[in-house]
Amino acid sequence: MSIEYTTPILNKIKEYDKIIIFRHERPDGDCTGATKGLKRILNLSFPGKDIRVINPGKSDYLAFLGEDDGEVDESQYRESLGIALDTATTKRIANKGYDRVRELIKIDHHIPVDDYGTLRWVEEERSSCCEMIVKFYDNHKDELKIDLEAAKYLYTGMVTDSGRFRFRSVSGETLRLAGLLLDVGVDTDTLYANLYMRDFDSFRFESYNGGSSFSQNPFHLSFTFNETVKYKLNKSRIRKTTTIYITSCQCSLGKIASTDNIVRLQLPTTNFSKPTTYTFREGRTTS
Ligand SMILES: [Mn+2]
Repeated sequence: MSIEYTTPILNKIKEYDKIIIFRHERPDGDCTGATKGLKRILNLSFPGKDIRVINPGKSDYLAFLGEDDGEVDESQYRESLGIALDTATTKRIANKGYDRVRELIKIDHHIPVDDYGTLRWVEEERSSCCEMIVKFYDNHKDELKIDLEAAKYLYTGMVTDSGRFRFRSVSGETLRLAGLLLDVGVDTDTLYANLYMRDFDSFRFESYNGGSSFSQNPFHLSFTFNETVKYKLNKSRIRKTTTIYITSCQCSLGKIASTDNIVRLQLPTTNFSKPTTYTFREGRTTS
């Protein structure tokens, strides 16, 4: 089914000596795994090509996957094929150099917003973009090569974007393609150890009891300057600790559910580096 999309993409890749791979801003496991996994597959399969993953920004919890590649000069952008992964709109592409490449391919599993790119492969039903990259490999495995490093990147994205294979987007094919990666030898123990690894400061922050620093309406949790220092609050810490638990809260809880005396709030991705007051809204807990 997807071969009608993946064949032209493979042919386009063959046409180019230089390829730059893009992802979305504020990287997660899927876009990081997909960019690095695709690069690794293409490096193994086409050793003569210059393939780079170039994007600003990083997420600390994905440090175990390694850094992106360094920047290249303008002329390389203009000679390159660009491949943007896991990104519905051009606005969200982290590296704005995407509009300077010679041609751009879009591979994504989000609801299509921008129809960017000269070639597009968008399947909303897919549980992750990494699943699509594994499908790309599987469709053309007579010509493409995979190894443990590529499998590790791609399995990471499949696991994280599917909520550890819990979400409804997980299909039989998702698990068959994940199985393909396990057959390559992915060590799930090490992977999960990395994904669940947290530093001591994030535990300290999570144990923080908001208590009297909550106001009622709108729902506020304020951090003083001392607290921002104590809990080392910054964007990366907040993103890592997306759920905080506050017990024995004295304020009116309004519509916020607290059946088990634990209030669950999803933190907004606001800049926490300045000590000020932040408004919280009710959100689902995240794993
Ligand atoms: Mn994704």
